Amino acid sequence: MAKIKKPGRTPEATAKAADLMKNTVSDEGTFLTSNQGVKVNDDQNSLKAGERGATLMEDFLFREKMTHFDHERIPERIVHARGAGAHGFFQVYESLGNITKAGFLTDPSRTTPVFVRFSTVAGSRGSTDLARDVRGFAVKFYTEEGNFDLVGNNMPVFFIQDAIKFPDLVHAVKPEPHNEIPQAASAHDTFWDFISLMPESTHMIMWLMSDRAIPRSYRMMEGFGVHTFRLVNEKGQSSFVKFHWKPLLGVHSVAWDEAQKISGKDPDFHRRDLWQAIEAGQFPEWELGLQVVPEKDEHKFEFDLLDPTKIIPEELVPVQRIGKLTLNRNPDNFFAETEQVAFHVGHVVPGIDFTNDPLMQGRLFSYTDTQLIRLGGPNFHEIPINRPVAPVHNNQRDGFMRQTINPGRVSYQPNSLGGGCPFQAKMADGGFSSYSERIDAKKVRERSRSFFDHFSQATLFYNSQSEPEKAHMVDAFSFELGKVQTVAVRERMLLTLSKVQKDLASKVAYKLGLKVPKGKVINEGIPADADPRKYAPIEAKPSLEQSDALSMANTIKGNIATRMIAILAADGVNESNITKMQAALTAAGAVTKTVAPRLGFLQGTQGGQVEVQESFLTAASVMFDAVYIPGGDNSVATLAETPDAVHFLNEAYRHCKAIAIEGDCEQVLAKTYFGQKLEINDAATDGIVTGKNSASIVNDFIAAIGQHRFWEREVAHKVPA
Ligand code: HDE
Repeated sequence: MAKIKKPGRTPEATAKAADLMKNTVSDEGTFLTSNQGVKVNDDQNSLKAGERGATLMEDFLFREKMTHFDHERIPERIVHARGAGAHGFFQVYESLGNITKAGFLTDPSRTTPVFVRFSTVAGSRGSTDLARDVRGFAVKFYTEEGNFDLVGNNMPVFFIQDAIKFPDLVHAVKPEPHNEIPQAASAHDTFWDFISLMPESTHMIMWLMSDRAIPRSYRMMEGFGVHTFRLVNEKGQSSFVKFHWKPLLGVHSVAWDEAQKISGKDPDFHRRDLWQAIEAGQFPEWELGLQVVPEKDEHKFEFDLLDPTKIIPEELVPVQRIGKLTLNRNPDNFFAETEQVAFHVGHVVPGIDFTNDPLMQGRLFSYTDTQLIRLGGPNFHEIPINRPVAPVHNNQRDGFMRQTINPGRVSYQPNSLGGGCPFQAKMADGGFSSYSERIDAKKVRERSRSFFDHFSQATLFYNSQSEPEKAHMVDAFSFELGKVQTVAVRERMLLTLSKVQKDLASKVAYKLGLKVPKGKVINEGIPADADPRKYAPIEAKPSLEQSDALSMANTIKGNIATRMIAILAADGVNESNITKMQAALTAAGAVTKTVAPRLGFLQGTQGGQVEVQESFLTAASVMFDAVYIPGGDNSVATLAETPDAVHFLNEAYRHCKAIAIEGDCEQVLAKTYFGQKLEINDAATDGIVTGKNSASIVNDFIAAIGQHRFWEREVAHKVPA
């Protein structure tokens, strides 16, 4: 049988295909039509029996429009419903051909198109971005060999060890079913009831109660594939791998009080931030990092590589940065792209394969299953955002909403009537072949004892945090458990915390007005006939005292690109102060906005005018990273007499942000809580920049913003705001 020549794919062809994939329709210069292409003459009035009469059923235009509208909504994702997406590309630095045959990881000349969707987990589609929650970090690589989805989170571990518990976890964290309260929050009884009975979740709740759960921006989050995956090279040799995304802007968070306020002032904070940065051409970037473990080292660690509640500490296996992801284009249409994108852990390409991590194994079933109901049938891969750039040829046919028109009568294999097409691909031609892992096992519903050290990495995480981060965790646990009404649940959690770190448990107990109970942690996540000893947690000591990579205090600092800076001003402001500060901040990539008692223009001291972008009604300090008050006696005096301006400053101070005040600032500082306590001379170290020397103010302010936050301030001067 003659084989037909298989076409090759150039990078240009890939880029073109990625573009075609979009199906974008421009309405520019067109007439309004029905879905059947009929031009519409009147889109204002329905067809009636007389001017004041009833609408007629005959009105096909009305009925078509209304029917389509009535069916506009599709089911939201059961988890990760709230999200924001962006297009971009990925490029590997050097070939990784020694460990994988995946084309996008071996050809440094290729740019692989990607679509990324960030999300929260628990809230509904319309919920706030700033909930305390895990963030989804899902990346679809449209590679020349097919789509690869890296469906990760911003935390490297998970709550449970076996996928069969996922529906229970999600039911526990979602709003309680009798009254659907609370929205997008884990601070309620059912969540902590479940967690307190499942000690395997202990490591994950350390991450969830840390500042990682309230990121400053999607652009400032790490991402993790969580499970141990496999890489397979041309020779068929496999290595284990953990995937990491490292943001080039560093990893940063907001304060919890700030997060709660942002949820009211701008619930779209993260979505807007991502959109605006891309629109401004300040493209978010991450490096892809790999921790590679040769197959022979599988059992070298004191934890099990298949256990998704464990990390491989970076001190044991360093993260190699092997390529870069850049997001450079916002979606054209939220629904068509961000809502309809369908990720799946099972979308892999030759060179990447699975392991037996029992959580990953369950996910391999769940994602396609959920898309069938969410996107209404088996043809969701034909939706433009889901289409691979690699050509698709198979014998799958029909189903709801089929788009492809397959000519001919052959839809089976093997066949002779279709010339044998489409052919199976040999491995040498890029055919996917599963890694032939040796298995010699009994069929059991069990868990390996190597999964039962639930506390040592939780302890490692807590001990690796800076003092302010630890204090935030104490507050987070106290907040969440304080919202729990059932005292027995609070007590069980205190017992669990005492196995992580006694100091943490006793500080939380103090805030809850309880004593830390003694005894063994209960594990109710065990089978009915199980020997409880087999399921008992192992209380081990961490092999490392601490890991620098776990604390955000050690992240990259100094870059102020995309940071939002508020310039507070009123009439009588020194406009040359503003011009100079704005120029320096903008040159460093930051974004400034003038905030004043009212919109319009302010009168400057030198006769100029300053445009106002926000008023104290439309803006709040929680929407900014830093605050600057330019000189000008009248402006400063007005701000000192404007309670909203004073509150703005107090709040920025409380949330540990950089503040610069130029000129005769005492007047406005004297009105703030912190100004009354502050030793101005020592203040520069605390992120407060004052004085009359313009050049040094600008430089000191930029350096202070680059520090992100001055968390120590919370201990030194806690102020109301
Ligand atoms: Fe998911 N998860 N998940 N998950 N997950 C979904 O798929 C599921 C898990 C993650 O932006 C769902 O299309 C099971 C870990 C992200 O569209 C669903 C288990 C990690 C997204 C599903 C897990 C994730 C999802 C809901 C336990 C990090 C959003 C809608 C075995 C590695 C993707 C959907 C997007 C979404 C199932 C655990 C990441 C129901 C059964 C661990 C980022 O299929």
